[in-house]
Amino acid sequence: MNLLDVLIIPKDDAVAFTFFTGYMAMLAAAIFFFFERSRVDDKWKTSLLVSGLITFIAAVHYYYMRDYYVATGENPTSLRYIDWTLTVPLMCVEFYLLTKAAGAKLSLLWKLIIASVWMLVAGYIGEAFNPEGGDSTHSVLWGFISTLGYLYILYTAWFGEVAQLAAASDNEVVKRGVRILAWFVLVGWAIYPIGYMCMPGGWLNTAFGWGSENVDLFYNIADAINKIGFGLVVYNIAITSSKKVQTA
Ligand SMILES: *C/C=C(C)/C=C/C=C(C)/C=C/C1=C(C)CCCC1(C)C
Repeated sequence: MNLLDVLIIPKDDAVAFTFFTGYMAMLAAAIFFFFERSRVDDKWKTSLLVSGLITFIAAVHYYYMRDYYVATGENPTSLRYIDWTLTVPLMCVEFYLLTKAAGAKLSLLWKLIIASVWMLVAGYIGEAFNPEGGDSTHSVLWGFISTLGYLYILYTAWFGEVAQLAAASDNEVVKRGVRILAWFVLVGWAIYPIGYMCMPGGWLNTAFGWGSENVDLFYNIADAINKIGFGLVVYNIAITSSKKVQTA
């Protein structure tokens, strides 16, 4: 392989393009959240720090993933799952911080973290050990196991503890914000299983011939929506309910 292959963006490669723009967008978002921290009330500073960490951790992984992808043309599965194993639990922390004022306990945070690690470990086994040759038994089984973790988080955000605590919150902005985040989990997170099913032997791979490069295309689009979008919702909650900003 030529060194230049690593440094140039192939003009006809949409996946490589999303790796490069994804990297830049995550980095810009992280800088934004870190700087805006100083504008919100103290009680919101941790939430914005976490938004910044999520996008910063993603930016670092995108930096390595785009090189890996451009150099090999393969899905950077391990880097992808290391990124998610750090950032998805941090998104659970966001839910916990938002509902803490309404009485959320640490046990809620642990339940969400365990469910997300369950979801991701099963997804990793499904992807990393997917057999060559198009037999989907392995990926369907582990995809199903993974989905149980996803459904648990979805249920908690819409009907379970997170939803109930947000409903009990006396802050209208938090109420509305948590509802929007629940929509992210329902719609934005549902993009990931679509990417997963583009793996060799996956349902979308066999039904529509969607190649495995689409795994990363869907993951990159979903990451941008979910990590930056999620962070902006949290940012909006923090800034609209900060006294500092209202009186300025
Ligand atoms: C920042 C990264 C995020 C929000 C990643 C979320 C990932 C998922 C919701 C992944 C879900 C999956 C399934 C529900 C089944 C198939 C395997 C996965 C891991 C792609």
